[in-house]
Amino acid sequence: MATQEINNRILEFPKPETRSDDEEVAEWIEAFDQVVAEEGSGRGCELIEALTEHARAAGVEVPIQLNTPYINTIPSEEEVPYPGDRQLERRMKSLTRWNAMAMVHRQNKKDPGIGGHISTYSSLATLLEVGFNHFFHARYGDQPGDFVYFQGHAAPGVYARAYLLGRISEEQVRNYRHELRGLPSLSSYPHPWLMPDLWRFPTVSMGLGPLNAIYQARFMRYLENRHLIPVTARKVWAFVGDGESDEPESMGSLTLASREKLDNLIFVVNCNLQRLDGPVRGNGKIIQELEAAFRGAGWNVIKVIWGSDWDRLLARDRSGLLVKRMGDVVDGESQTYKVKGGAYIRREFFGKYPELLEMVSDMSDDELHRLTRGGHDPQKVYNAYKRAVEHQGSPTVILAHTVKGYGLGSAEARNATHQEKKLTDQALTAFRSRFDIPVPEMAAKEGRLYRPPDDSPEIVYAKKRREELGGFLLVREVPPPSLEAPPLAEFVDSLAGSKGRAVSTTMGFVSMLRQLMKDPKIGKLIVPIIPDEGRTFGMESIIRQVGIYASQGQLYKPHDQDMLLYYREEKDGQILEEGITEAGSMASFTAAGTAYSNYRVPTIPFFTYYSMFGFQRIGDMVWAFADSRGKGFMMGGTAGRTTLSGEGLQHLDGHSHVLASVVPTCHSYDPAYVYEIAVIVQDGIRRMYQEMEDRFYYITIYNEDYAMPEMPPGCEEGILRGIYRYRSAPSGKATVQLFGSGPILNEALRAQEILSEKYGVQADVWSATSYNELRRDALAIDRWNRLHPGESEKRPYILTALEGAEGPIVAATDYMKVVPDQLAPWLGRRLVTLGTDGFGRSDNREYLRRHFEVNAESIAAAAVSRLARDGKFDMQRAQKVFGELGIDSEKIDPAIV
Ligand SMILES: Cc1ncc(C[n+]2csc(CCOP(=O)(O)OP(=O)(O)O)c2C)c(N)n1
Ligand SMILES: [Mg+2]
Repeated sequence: MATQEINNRILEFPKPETRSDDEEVAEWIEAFDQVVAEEGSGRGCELIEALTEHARAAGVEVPIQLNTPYINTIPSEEEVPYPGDRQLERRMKSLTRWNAMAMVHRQNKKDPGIGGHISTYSSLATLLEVGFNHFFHARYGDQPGDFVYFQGHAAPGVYARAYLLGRISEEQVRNYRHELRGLPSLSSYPHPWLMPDLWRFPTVSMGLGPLNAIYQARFMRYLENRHLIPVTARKVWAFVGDGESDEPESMGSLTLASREKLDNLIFVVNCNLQRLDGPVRGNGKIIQELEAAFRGAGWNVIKVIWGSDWDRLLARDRSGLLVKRMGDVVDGESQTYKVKGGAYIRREFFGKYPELLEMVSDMSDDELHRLTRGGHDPQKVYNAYKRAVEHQGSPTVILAHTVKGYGLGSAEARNATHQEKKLTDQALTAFRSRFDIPVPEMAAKEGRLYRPPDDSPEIVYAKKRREELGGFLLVREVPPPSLEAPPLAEFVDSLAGSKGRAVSTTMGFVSMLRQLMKDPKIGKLIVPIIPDEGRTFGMESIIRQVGIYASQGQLYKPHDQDMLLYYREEKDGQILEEGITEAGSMASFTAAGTAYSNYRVPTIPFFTYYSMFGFQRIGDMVWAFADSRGKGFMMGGTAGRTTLSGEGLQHLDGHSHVLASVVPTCHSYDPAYVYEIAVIVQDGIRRMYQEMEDRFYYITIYNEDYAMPEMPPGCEEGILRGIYRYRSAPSGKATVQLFGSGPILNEALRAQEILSEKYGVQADVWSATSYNELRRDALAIDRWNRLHPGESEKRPYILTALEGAEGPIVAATDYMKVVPDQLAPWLGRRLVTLGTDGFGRSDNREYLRRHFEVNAESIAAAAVSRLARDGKFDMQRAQKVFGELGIDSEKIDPAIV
């Protein structure tokens, strides 16, 4: 249909004047027209295609044309009439506009600088109103309804409408951006963390909404194909700013959507031609640019550029000059037209050609100024949405031409419009009259809210529309827990150790995952997500076991089909093999980690990736995941700045644990042994999916092989809380404590032997699984102590755990020193940290650990050095220890080279 439509439009499109006197061209066109007239547009299309192909074969470079003329994709004669009550809908829209503006205006009068946006929603109002009244379903039978990703800073408009319908209270509106006063309030932007029963998707960080929407639509298909949810007509709508389209995240995954034929996905780009500072493409045309990009990526593109009042003019445009003029004008100029008004438009736009001037001679300047843009015309918007919803086989983007600050009078379409927070008295009065708001003038100046009585026709109408679409759209619900975490005993293979066989924690984790996926109750809910690193992590066996999700199945015979571990793709495959995109994988992780609410299916995602390319690359997405109350496990593979050997500076991760620590709901662990991972994962599933805690996990896994011990009895609590004594001093009471994390625990164990055998120093060794958990616990206890000076002091877990353990503490990690340093406030001068600050190098583990001073020798020497400073070890002897252990005391600091 789409191609045919375009072709129809091209046929109707008047021939360019420059060619009319070229006889040869005219003859070709005439012949072509004749074929189309006699044999139909399909034949016309075939002819053009054949000609193009022939020309290319003959070496003629035929330019690829991705743009259509700068007019609406849907010709007016193909439109269906508007099904709603235009007048009542307009009334609702006006009231919404008023309250959205008033909400921001009054709050800024009361609390200068509190912020808010009034111009984005004013450009978006019609686009949302038509959706709310006719398209956005709140449910499909017993299934959840459509998912709508709103432009974040259009939130005041979304709130205002919900207020009119009684979904949110007047008190909440009055406390817009006043969240900390113990009163019902509204958050600045869509934040499920702050308003968990209203918002589903945090969108205000530009680019994350569109990217997450694409993967949401894809994940919906995944759940359908895996029979975890029924097939419905549910859609994902993403409202995107035209400025926002500059973000690589917005445009980076467009081809995934078309490749996966996501006709459940609709983007609406609010093309008000402006971003924050000024025009999006002052010297170009953003709508045309986006059309080419989306069409090139295989999307169905619907342009909604001109309102119905232009149809009459376009019908008069016999020469094609009007369409040509529309196409020639750059966006910066269009913006100026809006600001300068009708006389200017007449002179500068129509005045370019006498024919155009003549065309509008019967219109006043005011009428010219009021000519609408498509995105403000419900008739045009409705038809575009209808086509989008009915379209099959590919995602749709609607490029809607709008005016930023529409209706704000002198603030309309100005470069500074985005930052407008308050209106002048004059502008308020004008706004009030233009939209006919029954608020007395004095009250209007204060920004008084206005809600008509519940039985007023517009409210009755709007509520009825919503009822027919299933109720309020702005609802986020969390069903009661439906799964039970498997008991720890089911992780028996992971707890039993490797019986002396050298394996890595990554291998241990992969076999744990394989086992979990076999669990009859939760196995099918596990969603392994990998950005093209499955082989790096030894996941071939999982690929064979559960298959890679491929919406079309496997259309080819894999060359390794006769091998046991062949590359298996299945329509109901369980693994999301995302290709090389951490951002895309994180978007899948977000869809899967919030499915417990969005689809009422508690999928448990395990996103396993190169730890270096996680938090630092896609940290903002992780932040939004936490805001979304996402659950699941981020598994940072090939972890550690000295454990991943050979790869060098860009790959060696010594700081993801620092970055993970900044996310409030992220619980990060750096385990040394497989049984520790089992304890963390088991408890994680229990807490997230059984106790329904809003949290997620970051666990580093390494590729160093060593024998995995059996779990010692009674260490579960310590593992989860962050530390436990793994091995006591070999003989007698320890005078030094050694903390180790990840594979560096083995270095601490070797240091324990060196200290005992060579220097007669006894040390206990502790596995520090999470400094972050220990710190959070200690901070909470400190705070309690501070707030309750009259009560007896509580002790943080780190101090309770260390009770009776004496002497200095040497904490060694494959991460930066700041990770153990988090405990400095409680351990004071006892704490000596060894970590991997500085850029990584390409070498093997032995050299890397020596370079970063985290090997056993450095740990032992650090202990001796501190004992000497404490007067517990001979100073001269201590200096010699460095030489004996092969450490050059004058070596340059690895943190700065
Ligand atoms: C990642 C990110 N960078 C910057 C901002 C600040 N910001 C908020 S709105 C905005 C302009 C948005 O322009 P556009 O996408 O065209 O939306 P409009 O308001 O014009 O509808 C900017 C830069 C942000 N929210 N997120
Ligand atoms: Mg914009």
